[in-house]
Amino acid sequence: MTAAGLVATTLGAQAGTTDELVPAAQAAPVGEDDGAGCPVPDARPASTSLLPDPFTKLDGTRVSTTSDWRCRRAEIRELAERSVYGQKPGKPDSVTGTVSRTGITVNVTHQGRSSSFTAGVELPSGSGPFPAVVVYGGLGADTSTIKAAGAAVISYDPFAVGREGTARNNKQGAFYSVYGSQSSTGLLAAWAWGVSRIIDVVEQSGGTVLTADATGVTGCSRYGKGAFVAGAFDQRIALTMPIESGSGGVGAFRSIAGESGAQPLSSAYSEQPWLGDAFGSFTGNPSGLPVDTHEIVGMIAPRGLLVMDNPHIDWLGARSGSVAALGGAEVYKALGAGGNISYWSDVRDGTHCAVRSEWRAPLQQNIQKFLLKTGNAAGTFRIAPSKSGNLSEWRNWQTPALTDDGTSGGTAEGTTTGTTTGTTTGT
Ligand code: MCU
Repeated sequence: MTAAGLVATTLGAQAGTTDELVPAAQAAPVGEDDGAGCPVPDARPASTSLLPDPFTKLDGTRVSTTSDWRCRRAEIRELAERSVYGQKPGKPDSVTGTVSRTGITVNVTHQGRSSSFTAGVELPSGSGPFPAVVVYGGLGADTSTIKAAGAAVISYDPFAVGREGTARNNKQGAFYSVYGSQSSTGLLAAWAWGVSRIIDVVEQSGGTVLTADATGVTGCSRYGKGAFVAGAFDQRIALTMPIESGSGGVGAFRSIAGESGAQPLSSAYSEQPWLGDAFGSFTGNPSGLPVDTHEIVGMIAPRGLLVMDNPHIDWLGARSGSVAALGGAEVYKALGAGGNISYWSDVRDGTHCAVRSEWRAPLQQNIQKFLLKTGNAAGTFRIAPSKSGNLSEWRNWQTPALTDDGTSGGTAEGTTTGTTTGTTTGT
């Protein structure tokens, strides 16, 4: 963690204490990482072929309150950086830029090294200011529904921040210009860092075009992997919507390894430097991973999450996506926010990254609930029967009901209890 990160955290913690009497639904907005001040022991949990228990801390004790969860989440974050994604640094020494009705510029300087990138902006009709959804790569995301629902689209080219097609020891793009081409951080974490810097600029812009307190993120396929990691690693993101993200995305690593036809972990690791260099030692031994993606889902809780998967292409590992969503939903339930997560793979069209009519209503409802704050629809699980994971086969831990002592991490609006519809298994 950077000194700037530490200062931000300390300030954040003080703000939290003075706001103690504010009800959760009106809690002050959190920063990028509200657990940055938590101590994380230099330990690693025992190897397990099942999904690790999200609620057991590295010191062996179990999480029982929402503030315990805040620091447990910090452990998960740290373990995920060390073993899966590589480090995502906090806010650089300087972030400046501009927000206009057509575009965003971002300039960063850290320890004497600078870089810049830009993103496009498309506004919905109306006068604004608008909440925005960062759309990675422009593939498969239903931007017309996003705008029709009343949110702006920030079109983000992640390759400007972390290029594909480079060797692991020669990574390129705005992130690596600052942190070095030999950085062991993978592209997904680098891309997530770029989204966080866009949010920094929006926050500093005075909120005349875009509102800073309501940002979503989405993308399909490799961009779905990216959207998932961005949402997990920045608690300012109110709504995360990965689409068909597959291996290296939402799919639980332990489950992917045994899912027929799913992209093998070694393939996801070597196809592009998406995952961090450290993941290389786990591709043949996922049981040794100190975390799995249900806990990355858990890092997003209690914030809005809509996971979309495609069950028609085995390579996309949708069964493992459902395992991770069901496992991560246990964290949402523990936080009393079971209604804030949705998983939807029951779709007709088999085309990868198709814009799908089935997802229009959930997309609109999630934007209303988490970005516009005009709705309160409960989350939905619609799992395709052909790719339905069974959580009970994957866990030996139970879900605690956490005592709310004021810090659950992230915005806690709309903590409705989810009605689960469709073909859900394994709760
Ligand atoms: C699902 O995301 C990836 C997949 O991991 C790759 O193996 C394949 O080459 O590309 C997919 C994708 O990004 O498609 C656009």
